[in-house]
Amino acid sequence: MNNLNGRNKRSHTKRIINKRLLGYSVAAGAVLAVAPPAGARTIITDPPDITIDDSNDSQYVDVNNDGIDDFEFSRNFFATVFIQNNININYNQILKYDTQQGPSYAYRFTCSEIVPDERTNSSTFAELQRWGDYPSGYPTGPFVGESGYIGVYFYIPVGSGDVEAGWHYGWIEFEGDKDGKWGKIKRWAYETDAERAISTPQCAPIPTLNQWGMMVLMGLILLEGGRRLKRRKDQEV
Ligand SMILES: [Ca+2]
Ligand SMILES: [Ca+2]
Repeated sequence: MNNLNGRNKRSHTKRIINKRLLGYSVAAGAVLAVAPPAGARTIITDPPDITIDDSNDSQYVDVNNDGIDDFEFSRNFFATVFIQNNININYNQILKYDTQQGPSYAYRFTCSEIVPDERTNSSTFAELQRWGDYPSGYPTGPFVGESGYIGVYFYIPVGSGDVEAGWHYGWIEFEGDKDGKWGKIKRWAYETDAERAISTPQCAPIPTLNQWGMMVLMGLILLEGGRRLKRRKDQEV
């Protein structure tokens, strides 16, 4: 009786180990399977940071670097830092607006977030932050003392190379100061495929298996495979 219990326990433990090994090999497969879809590229432009300050000069962002400015950043006489589309060109929009603070404010995307490929909650003008002296006495807005990403979509009338004509999604990284007075445009990105949602940069690098870890893992999988083969042969005999 004791013997039987012991054997049952051993085979139970073995089942758990088998399950875990299966889990590991699925995880290893998932790591190997990660690859961007063919043809789609995210193009990131990272110039020296562009400061928006109290000079009231507008600064422009050309998201796809085709010589046509797509968005304008400025600080108005109410000391509000805002973004708007380049109204001379087309109907580019800020996507999406902050649903808690209202359509006057841009939503602040953080890392590893998808800028959705849908054009709801969008706006041609959005505030990023307001200086403390106006209107409420303290700095307000989603970018006060925060870094983040403004989701945008814009139109490329004529494609070139692997960049398709049509509506494109992108983001602009912006950092606001703690007083809501000034900010910095840090970098921007867009997808080469039209109508493709874009992700903001990853929050932290993905932990990668080093070569030794990978070899040990492969060894474990092979070892278990060998054991299973042997067991099947034993059963056949
Ligand atoms: Ca452009
Ligand atoms: Ca930069």
